[in-house]
Amino acid sequence: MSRRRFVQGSILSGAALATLGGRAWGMAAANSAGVLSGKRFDLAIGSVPVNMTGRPAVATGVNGLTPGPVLHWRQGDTVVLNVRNTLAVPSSIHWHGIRSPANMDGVPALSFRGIMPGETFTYWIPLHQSGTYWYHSHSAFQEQTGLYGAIVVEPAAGYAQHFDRDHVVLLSDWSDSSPEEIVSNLKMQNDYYNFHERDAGTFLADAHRRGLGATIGDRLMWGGMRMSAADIADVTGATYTYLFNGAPPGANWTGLFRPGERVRLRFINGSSMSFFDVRIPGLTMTVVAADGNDVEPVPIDEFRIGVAETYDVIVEPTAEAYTIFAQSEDRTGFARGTLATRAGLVAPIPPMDPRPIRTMTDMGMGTMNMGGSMAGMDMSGGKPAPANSGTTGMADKRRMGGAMKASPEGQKLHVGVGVDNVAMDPINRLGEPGDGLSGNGRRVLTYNDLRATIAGADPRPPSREITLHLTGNMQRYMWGFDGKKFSQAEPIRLARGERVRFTLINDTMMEHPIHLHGLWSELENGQGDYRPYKHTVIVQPGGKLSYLVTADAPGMWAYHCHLLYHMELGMFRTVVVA
Ligand SMILES: [Cu+2]
Repeated sequence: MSRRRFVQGSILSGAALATLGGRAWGMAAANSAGVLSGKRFDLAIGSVPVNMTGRPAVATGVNGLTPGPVLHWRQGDTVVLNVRNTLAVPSSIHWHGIRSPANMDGVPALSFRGIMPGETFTYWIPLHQSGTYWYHSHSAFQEQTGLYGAIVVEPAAGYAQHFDRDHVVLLSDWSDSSPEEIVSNLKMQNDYYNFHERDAGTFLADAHRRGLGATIGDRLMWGGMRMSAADIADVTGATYTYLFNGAPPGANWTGLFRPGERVRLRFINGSSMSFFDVRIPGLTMTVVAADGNDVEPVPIDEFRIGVAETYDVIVEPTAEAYTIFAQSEDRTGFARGTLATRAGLVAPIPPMDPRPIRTMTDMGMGTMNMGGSMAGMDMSGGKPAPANSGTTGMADKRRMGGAMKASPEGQKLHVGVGVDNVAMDPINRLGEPGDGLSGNGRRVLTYNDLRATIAGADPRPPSREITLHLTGNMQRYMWGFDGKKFSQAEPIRLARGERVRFTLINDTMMEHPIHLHGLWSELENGQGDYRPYKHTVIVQPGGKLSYLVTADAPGMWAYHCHLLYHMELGMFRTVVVA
């Protein structure tokens, strides 16, 4: 403990940063202060002047910082947080992944009424858990404008894995445009931020490579499904600057180490809308915790981190400098920092990988064996398609709007305003690292690799199963569960103490990180009783998964997709435990 230093924020001074790369990265105090520890905290939510892109802008932060200060807590303590709202609009702070009394969870209208302008709300939280978590506003779009920060809870019994040094890596996405403007653009045109749609140029290239007939068939089918194979992220690097502890790539946040040290890196995805694929060229990362909970160590080269997830890894650097490279899933940009033996060193930045292309599996036709991105379709030469090539079936399914012979639960859903696709053959994708990561020559973490270090606390089998479809209408930019927006849906009711299995089926073409407040989600990933405890679970496109929940905390809890705009546009439910 004595040898370990807790380091956060930029090692470089603001003055040094300002000259890097010839651009003015006047990030104000954005990253220099940084860590608050103890049991009592005075936090002030307010506006923060920033400059992430070369243009001055106003963020929302805590104590004059965005990200807000790292809150360093100890398991077993009860922390008291006086949170003052200096904004002109209501605000809130939710302690993501922290199991608190329901009225301390910080979700306006569910937990409390929110923190009104000029008001101070006092949270008190008894800490029964340890690990890496984060906090963020749960009011309107304040999270997108910078109101978030890291939480580290020291374990009372010490760490399972030895390490010498500790760095928080909080990844996020920043736009100079207001969130309201982003939503209005998406409502007007769902691919507003996608400049990579396949066009005449790629059509000719595909036609040359695969034949004209196959290419026409492919295009007709995607058009008929009202989907796009290039739709990876709704909001992209076209407007986002990706941040690493609040620093844009040019500012190069740097964390120090001495050769031979074991360094714990606490990765937090505090983005509003962005998934990141993280690697450190030249270093093996050993994953030791997921969403705050210890897992059996897994050595890997790369992992995908969904919005709101956290992973702790341990690395053993020996060279002078390494790039910590976090490319957005859609490859429109990256966050980047450096691990170095002294400030000012840099390591090469790798090129971004090719952008993923969605496939039949992502459309919910998992086992229909269409061979990657529908390359199996052969409509050339007027030959009748082989009986099981899929071509005929596809056409039928397209005509039927995707609603035919879906999974039993899916048959209840109707394609319409809130649902533009139903997964006909959703599959377990927990063994897949995620679109764009398979077969890249690196060891990439999958959910199946996560094995808790202790068996689950509740050995009872579930007494009931709740199946939910993750649905959307991409064209209208509407999102929901079971085709319903939050405003149209009844709460999910759990009896106190009940053991329930949630099964999620993703009918959309995007990953959704689904977050259940207040209760653990024990992912059923084939590890027997050693299910990893998570607070946020990525459901891959066309994927189906389940987790067990013990309803051991009474109250009203939020249950939602953690893509901010999906949540705000309907992918939200209330879970009532009573
Ligand atoms: Cu979502």
